[in-house]
Amino acid sequence: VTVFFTGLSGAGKSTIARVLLSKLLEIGDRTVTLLDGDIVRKHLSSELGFSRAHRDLNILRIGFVASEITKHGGIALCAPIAPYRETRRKVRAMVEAHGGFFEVYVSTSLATCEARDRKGLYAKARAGVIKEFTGISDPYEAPENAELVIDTSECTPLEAAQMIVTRLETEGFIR
Ligand code: ADX
Repeated sequence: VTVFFTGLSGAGKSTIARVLLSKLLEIGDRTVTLLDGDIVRKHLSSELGFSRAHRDLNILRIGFVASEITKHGGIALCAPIAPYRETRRKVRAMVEAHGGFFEVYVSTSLATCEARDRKGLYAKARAGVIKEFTGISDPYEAPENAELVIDTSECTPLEAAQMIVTRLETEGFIR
């Protein structure tokens, strides 16, 4: 199965994904691979920028790796922004050819993400230092049919990860 997080920068995708990773490793009957946005951009997509074409290429690479992991019986956790609906749909189709696709929309509002500004990027985007910044000067198309919607201003990362584990269990993706 692939768990695919999407949401704004600073929404909490990576934090939830890391907690989920350790929970799934505790359950322990499958390999679990985390494809975090920043990590993928460092190692797999280092030549790419943030144009629509480059973001799409980045997401399709993540989707391909996730589909291979899913095909071989592992669990892939993906945590990019993935701002475009059509591209997420393509990834879903790639993965569903081999197993389950569980989309988690981390819906934490722009106001909250910007107020947190953990990496200081929103301030730079507002100042125009960073161009094409998601939510400020670049689009984010919210999912309409995500398997789960989580707002991190309403729950802790641990609670969020537990919600996902429970759903993966009831839907038969993990024991
Ligand atoms: S995606 O759009 O291609 O899915 P991805 O998740 O890989 O984005 O990378 C997003 C991360 O890159 C952000 O969390 C942030 O740290 C950094 N970043 C740098 N420039 C931008 C930008 N213009 N828009 C969004 N994120 C950016």
